[in-house]
Amino acid sequence: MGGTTHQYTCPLCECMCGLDIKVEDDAVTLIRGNKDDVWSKGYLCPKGSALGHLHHDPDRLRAPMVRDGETWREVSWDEAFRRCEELAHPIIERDGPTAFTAFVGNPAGHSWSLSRYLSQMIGPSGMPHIYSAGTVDQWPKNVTSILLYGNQWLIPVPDVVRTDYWLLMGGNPHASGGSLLARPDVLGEIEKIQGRGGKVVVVDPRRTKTADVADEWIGIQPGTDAAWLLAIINVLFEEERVTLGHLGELVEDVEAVRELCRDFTPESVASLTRVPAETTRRIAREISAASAASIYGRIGLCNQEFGTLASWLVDVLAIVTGNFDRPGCLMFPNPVPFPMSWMASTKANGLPQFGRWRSRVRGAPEVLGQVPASCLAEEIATPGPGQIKGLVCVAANPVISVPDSARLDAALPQLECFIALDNYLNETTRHAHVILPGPSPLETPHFDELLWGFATHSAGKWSDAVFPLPADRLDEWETLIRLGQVLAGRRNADTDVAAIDDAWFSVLCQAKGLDPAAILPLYDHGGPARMIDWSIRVGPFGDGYGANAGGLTLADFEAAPNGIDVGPAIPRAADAVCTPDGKIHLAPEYLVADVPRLRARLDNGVDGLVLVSRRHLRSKNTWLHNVRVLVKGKDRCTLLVHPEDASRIGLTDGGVAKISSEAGSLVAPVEVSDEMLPGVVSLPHGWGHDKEGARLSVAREHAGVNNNLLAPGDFVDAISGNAAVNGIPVEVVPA
Ligand SMILES: Nc1nc2c(c(=O)[nH]1)N[C@H]1C(S)=C(S)[C@@H](COP(=O)(O)OP(=O)(O)OC[C@H]3O[C@@H](n4cnc5c(=O)[nH]c(N)nc54)[C@H](O)[C@@H]3O)O[C@H]1N2
Ligand SMILES: Nc1nc2c(c(=O)[nH]1)N[C@H]1C(S)=C(S)[C@@H](COP(=O)(O)OP(=O)(O)OC[C@H]3O[C@@H](n4cnc5c(=O)[nH]c(N)nc54)[C@H](O)[C@@H]3O)O[C@H]1N2
Ligand code: SF4
Ligand SMILES: [Mo]
Repeated sequence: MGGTTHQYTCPLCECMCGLDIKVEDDAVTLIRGNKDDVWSKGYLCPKGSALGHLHHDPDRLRAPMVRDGETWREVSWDEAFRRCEELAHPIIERDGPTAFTAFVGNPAGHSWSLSRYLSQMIGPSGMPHIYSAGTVDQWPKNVTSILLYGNQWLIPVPDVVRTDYWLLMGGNPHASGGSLLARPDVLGEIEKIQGRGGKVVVVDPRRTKTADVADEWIGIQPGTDAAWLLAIINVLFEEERVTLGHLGELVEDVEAVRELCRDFTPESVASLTRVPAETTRRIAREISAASAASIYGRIGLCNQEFGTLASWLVDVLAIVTGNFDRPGCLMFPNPVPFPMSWMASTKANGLPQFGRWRSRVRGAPEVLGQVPASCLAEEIATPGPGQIKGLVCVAANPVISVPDSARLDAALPQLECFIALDNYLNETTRHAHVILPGPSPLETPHFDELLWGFATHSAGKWSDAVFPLPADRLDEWETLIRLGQVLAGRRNADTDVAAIDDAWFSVLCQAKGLDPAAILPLYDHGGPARMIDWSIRVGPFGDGYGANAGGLTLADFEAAPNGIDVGPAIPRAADAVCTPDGKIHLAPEYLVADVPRLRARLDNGVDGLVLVSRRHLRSKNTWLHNVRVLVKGKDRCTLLVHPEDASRIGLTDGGVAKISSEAGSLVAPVEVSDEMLPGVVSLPHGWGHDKEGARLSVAREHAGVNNNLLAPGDFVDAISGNAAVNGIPVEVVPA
């Protein structure tokens, strides 16, 4: 048979797998891992092989949609933007730009078009603040990184390809593929670590599939990782195992850390964390004895009550054992495309101030410019000056993904103007007035930006679109530019997209000390491809527009459809750290001041059941449940309960439980499993597709329940504002 095969990089997770996509008669007929891909070498998962189903999904929106009451109609782009003007302009005239906000979701991080051009919507609109999935994700990491290293996105990554000891806390790469850790086939890496005589220890309240392949599972009480990490560090000081190694010149305030952990002996945290003191001591000794250890904490350490303390102490533990900035340890990636988000530094801008303003209704302090995502509902629903009347939702489904989600669901219909950039009419966008769809995952060229900043290697891959974007469609960077002008009070018809794109590109050139007048004429096109070329050329391996002859440009990647891998991470902390004095201060006052809150938790203990979240390999947050091959089979949206808890409560496998928290209650099928630590139950996140008015025909058949109905909006890690969707006190009874 004929047909063509396209090399394309999967945009769904941080593995960035290279795919061979076979197309016959405009239809995807087969997707396989590309064995020649320099990065993923043939690896892929079931989500990647389902990209064709996403592209062909009849429910996927292919034209802008406008809602009249209960009915939706497809409209032209001109009409869609006219409707946006009609809705937005009266609000801007009456209330000004402060009545607008945006919510930005996870897929923006996988799309250059969205991430690089978001500012061209937000900036012109004048909206003072935005919300994002970041405060239900990595905000604690951002706070740690800006305080320790000078930039919130300068996040050290475990060098799993060279480590011989991996302490993996609160992450389940078997399902997630790895997060703030870009590496294909992480489970394969675990086997390689074991093959070279190393050891992998998983710390998680659930014995996950990752824990099953690891050498040891330590079941920990949710939310107590910070106390456990302090106890490990306590042992290191007590046994005189603290060493900065080659970091001696770079690191300050080791003595402050000694003081901080003095009271946190392994014995004193054992009952709270449920980790026996001898285990804690042994792990401390093992880390200290390893020739290269990687200490890693992910979503389970962030989305919890002490998320920032836990995230910070992961880095502290790595640093005080010398397991930082050398092969096999935590390392700063050195991405081929220069990440724009790395331009800011506390060296240039001074140390961050937190709480510069507070949210209007709850009084939540801002942290790094955002307040908890759960505040959005009350900011829409509560009348008074500053009330939110207009919302732009960019690649997000907060009616499912944000704590206290019933409130947001109830508040969204009050908006006077709700514009969504999304490819589906889902639980959130069904409340929109206008939906502006993006290309399918195969209709746009792809080059990751953000994710190479979390990768074990310096590499890059360019993919041409598999299918051309139909001529009557807009790519999302153009949609963002146009919407920015509409929200600035202008008319879409007057928008000169190319001029705005040139101006934005010129700003970037100047920020890197380049003369736009010399650079602009080098291009016969604008848009993301020009931005990508710029990022590669000004990056560490780029040609510097001539300054570094022989360096990389986008053309090199276009000529190498299997990608270019420049090599593994190199020690570079001395250059990368961009704090005011160029040093890593281990004990920032902002973090130290939160330790008494942890101490109080230790004294009060825990009783009763708590709920944690989980992920599955064949889901992606809230949105792959409309693909039949990914949802078929056994129901995945179940409550995992340990047998002891089940028999005490009177639950049976396959039975049904009612789960209640301070925020709400729901009913879910029970799966009795000794994977769980007794006292901890688990529900996956991202489900609950039974809402009237959504157009998700397959997802509706496998609706599941939304675990964020149980997440109290004000249950947050106090110093980052990040949601604590793990460790929620719940009551469970047979239903
Ligand atoms: N209880 C609980 N809640 C959680 C979590 C948890 O572990 N437990 N995890 C949190 C985390 S880590 C995250 S990141 C958030 C995710 O929260 P969200 O970002 O709100 O959820 P997603 O499902 O990733 O959102 C995807 C939306 O983007 C749309 N989309 C997909 N691709 C594109 C595209 O190319 N362009 C556009 N315009 N739209 C696109 C989809 O149709 C969908 O509506 O959820 C958080 N919520
Ligand atoms: N297939 C798939 N892949 C994904 C996603 C997806 O939805 N599906 N989402 C993507 C996104 S947006 C993200 S942010 C990443 C997240 O990637 P991961 O961080 O790997 O996320 P999870 O698979 O949810 O694993 C989190 C683990 O933390 C554990 N945990 C919960 N509470 C605690 C605690 O208090 N302490 C400790 N030590 N552990 C705890 C949970 O039991 C769970 O096993 O995955 C990304 N990749
Ligand atoms: S692991 Fe799966 S979802 Fe992630 S990039 Fe690879 S194929 Fe895509
Ligand atoms: Mo996330």
